[in-house]
Amino acid sequence: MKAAVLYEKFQPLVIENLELEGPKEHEVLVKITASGVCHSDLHYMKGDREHPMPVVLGHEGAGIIEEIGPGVTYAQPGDHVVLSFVPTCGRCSYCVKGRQNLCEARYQLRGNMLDGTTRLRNGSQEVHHFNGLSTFGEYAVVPEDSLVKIREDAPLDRMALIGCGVATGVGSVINTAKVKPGSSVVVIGAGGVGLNVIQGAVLAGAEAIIAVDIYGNKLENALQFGATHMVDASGEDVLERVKDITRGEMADYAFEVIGSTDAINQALATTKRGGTTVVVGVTPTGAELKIDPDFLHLDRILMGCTYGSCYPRADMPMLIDLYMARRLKLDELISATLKLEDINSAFEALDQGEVARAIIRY
Ligand code: COD
Ligand code: ZN
Repeated sequence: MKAAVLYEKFQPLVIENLELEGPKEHEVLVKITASGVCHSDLHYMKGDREHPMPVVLGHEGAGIIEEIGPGVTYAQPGDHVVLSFVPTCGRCSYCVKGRQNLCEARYQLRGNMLDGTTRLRNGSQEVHHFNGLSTFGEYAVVPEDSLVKIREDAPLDRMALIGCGVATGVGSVINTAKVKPGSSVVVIGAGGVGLNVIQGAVLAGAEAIIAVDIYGNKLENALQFGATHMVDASGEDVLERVKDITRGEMADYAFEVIGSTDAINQALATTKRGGTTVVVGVTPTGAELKIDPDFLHLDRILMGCTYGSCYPRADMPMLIDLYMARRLKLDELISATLKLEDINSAFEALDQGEVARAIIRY
């Protein structure tokens, strides 16, 4: 099958014909219909984060089950699925206490399947999986526990976005921060995930939703997704603008959706006394955060967040129902649809701030 391989950081992805071994116990073969191009993949290409290589990246995908391995009971060939980049085993202490996004299985993957081996190879060379998914290929072998079955009338290309950007962004508002109606919300970084933080804030009934970005096109997008104010961080004083908009109080909630320590500090500074700052982005390995402890002393809450604190099998079907009921925007997120061969240009466009979300359609 055709797949995009990352051999080394700072190098473009290479389209290769890889061998994909069939599914083993509790695994399935999925025909990928579409994959989103997310900044998290780009972090590995740019060396911000480390991963065993070579690797087929891609963690935002949807598709149709082609074949099931021994012992699989959750899904059948023909089922439509969104892929979760965290497998949820249902048995570890995190899963049984409702913290499925932190499932132990996630930490067993380490670039392989759950049994510690890979199904991908290029001739004699082993190729690694990414988060148990590797959606930048025509097919993927994934753990049964990474599957989320979805309704069949939902368009499978757009469903890819549910698997990361939507679940992460909307979830950070609804599950992690539990934003209250009438709140003021600052969102720093109005990209593919940030736009979903914005639409999560709309769903939660926020009153003021202040989008902060350095590109005008991103801010225009933010308005379309329900932001009430936009702040251009490349030219405006972010703290002053948030102060004005919130009548001097600063915001009830601020979300950092870039992955930068400066932006985390900016998010803290835009949060009012007693408010909540949520860090959605992951900073480069080795980064250190320096904060003024006074910020925390004044009853502020600083929260981390992974995968929107979601339970994929409960939250993703719910998000899809909202989309089908026109209460959630997905079509507007997609600013480019490309073939796998053009994946490097999709990453360049993401890096240059030109797209909200590009998707690869197979
Ligand atoms: N001030 C304001 N906005 C900025 C600045 C700045 N200094 N610098 C960049 N931005 C804007 C960009 O213009 C862009 O619009 C936005 O920030 C970032 O958006 P994208 O589309 O490039 O990135 P996303 O939305 O695909 O990913 C953002 C994450 C924060 C999720 C990602 O970078 C990350 O840290 N991922 C790891 C965390 C995670 O949850 N991973 C799991 C799968 S995503
Ligand atoms: Zn992602």
